[in-house]
Amino acid sequence: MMKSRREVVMSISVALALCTSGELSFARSRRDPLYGLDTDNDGTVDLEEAKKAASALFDRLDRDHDGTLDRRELRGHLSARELDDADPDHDGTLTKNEYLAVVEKRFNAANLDRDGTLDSKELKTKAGRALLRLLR
Ligand SMILES: [Ca+2]
Ligand SMILES: [Ca+2]
Ligand SMILES: [Ca+2]
Repeated sequence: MMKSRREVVMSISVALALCTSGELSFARSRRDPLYGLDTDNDGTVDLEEAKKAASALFDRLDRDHDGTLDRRELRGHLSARELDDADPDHDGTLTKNEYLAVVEKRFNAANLDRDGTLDSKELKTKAGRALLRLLR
């Protein structure tokens, strides 16, 4: 009787420990700059993964579904000046192609070692963080 009770207590503490560690790794992964971006799980973000995330964010931000993002829709992601720089025809909106062109530019700026991928260290740089603002 005593033994089985101890076993129950043991398995509860094991379950609790698993729970806690699971929560911790979840918290850690959300803080990880790669979180949700590294879809092939190779530890880096390549341009294709960045563009896929950027494209999904573009669709979410385009609240009026007119196929472009205006200054209001871009708030928190691109400043007015950055929008102007990214907007070659200066109509105050970005098409998805214009948006993805900014993504590619920032990706290349963040890719310090020119290996075609961004690791979490590169994503934590100023250019990396500017890129992340366009991805989620
Ligand atoms: Ca990857
Ligand atoms: Ca729009
Ligand atoms: Ca790199």
